[in-house]
Amino acid sequence: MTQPPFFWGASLSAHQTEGAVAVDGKQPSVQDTRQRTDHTIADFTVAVDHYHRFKEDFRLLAEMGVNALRLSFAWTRIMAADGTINPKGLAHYDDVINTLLALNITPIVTTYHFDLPDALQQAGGWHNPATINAYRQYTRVLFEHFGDRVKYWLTINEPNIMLLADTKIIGSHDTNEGRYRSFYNMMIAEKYAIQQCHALIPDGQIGPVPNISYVYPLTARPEDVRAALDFNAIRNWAYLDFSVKCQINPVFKAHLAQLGIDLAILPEHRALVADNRPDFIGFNYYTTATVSFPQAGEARAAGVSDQQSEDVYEPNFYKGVTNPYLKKNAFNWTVDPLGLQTSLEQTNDRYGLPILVTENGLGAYDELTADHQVHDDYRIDYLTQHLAAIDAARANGVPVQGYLPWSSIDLISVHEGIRKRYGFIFVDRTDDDVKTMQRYPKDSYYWFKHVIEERSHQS
Ligand code: BGP
Repeated sequence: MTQPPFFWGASLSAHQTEGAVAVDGKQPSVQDTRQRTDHTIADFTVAVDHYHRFKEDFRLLAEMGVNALRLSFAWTRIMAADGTINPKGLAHYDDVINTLLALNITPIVTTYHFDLPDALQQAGGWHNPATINAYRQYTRVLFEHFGDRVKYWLTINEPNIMLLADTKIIGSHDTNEGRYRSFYNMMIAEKYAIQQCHALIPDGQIGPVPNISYVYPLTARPEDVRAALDFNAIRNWAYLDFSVKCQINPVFKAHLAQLGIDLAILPEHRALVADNRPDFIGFNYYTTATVSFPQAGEARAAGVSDQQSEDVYEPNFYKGVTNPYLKKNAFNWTVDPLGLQTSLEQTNDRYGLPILVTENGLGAYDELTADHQVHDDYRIDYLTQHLAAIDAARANGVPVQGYLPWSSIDLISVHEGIRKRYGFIFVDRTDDDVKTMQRYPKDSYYWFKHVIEERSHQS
């Protein structure tokens, strides 16, 4: 297979941008039915109206200089829960893909980004093996229909975050047993997607897309080091071990055994798991985590919200703590560029596959000035430092093949509405008011344009 160019891109997902939630035959997803108790969104049915404005958005991104865009398809536009295909959904994404290709932007498509069809969730969601079959059917349609034009595919966005933060993302309160049943079913579904992609798109490539946050021990106390090993296995490696090494991570398996859960690859899935490996790893990175070993009776960290890395706790195993050496952003997420280099190098040591950095970015309160500018120097600092970390990892031999920051345009944050902005392009709306929806490039847009211009001839 020929080596692709380095992808200088950006990233987005369907449910956070498109809106048009009941247009052209789209069915409800769990994002449409989810109760948002911690933030209100004026008319989530509109999001940032990307469904209707994608051509304008892509033109701006082309002018920024990207040669790739990571986007997701909404499962609920393409297929109803009973398997009926919606031609209007396919036609919409035909237009999306053809527009990107005409602009010389390579589409990198996530098959499913947090927006499970609600009808499947009502029938048990990922607990129910029927969801594996539904996903298999859906992805087959994608590969058959778009495979002539889309050569880069990502399977399931961040299954690890879906399971660790399930009340926020899929709206269910799960038990450990249920959580790890869902883990298994998602991992099997992913294997079918890899198998079908390779069978139907001979020159296609497909990879998993977990969120990787390397886990540090708070101290050199051996129990703290064990706690970090444990949480690294549960949070990061269990997923990639299944995808790439085709095994259940042994530390993870032992951890589950202590919780009374016996997780094993079923005999009927052994060949599927072993024979279908990804071509690359999609790698989403925002932060690192730090843990200590909780003493008997010690409670979880107080005063943290469930989006912070401190919000992890398993009695007798690990407890999330604040890293005293690192700063936090305005939304209390720990900022750690060196942690990106470490996470990349650890991932490369373990798996040795090409890596695309498919998400990385800074959520911030941006302000539009009276003359329609956004001076987001804090975002430029963040991205500059993280790009330097990628360069350092590459210099140390990690085959990073693309940088696609989150996010291309402002979109609705999964946890915190649009007040938390990530985009290179400002969208004129607030949580309370959909306003004009006009697009305005931020200072970071011009910064990234310059970076791409300077560097695209090098790599
Ligand atoms: C990742 C998701 C994205 C995006 C990002 C930022 O986990 O893949 O969809 O939302 O995190 O998270 P948030 O929106 O909560 O700030």
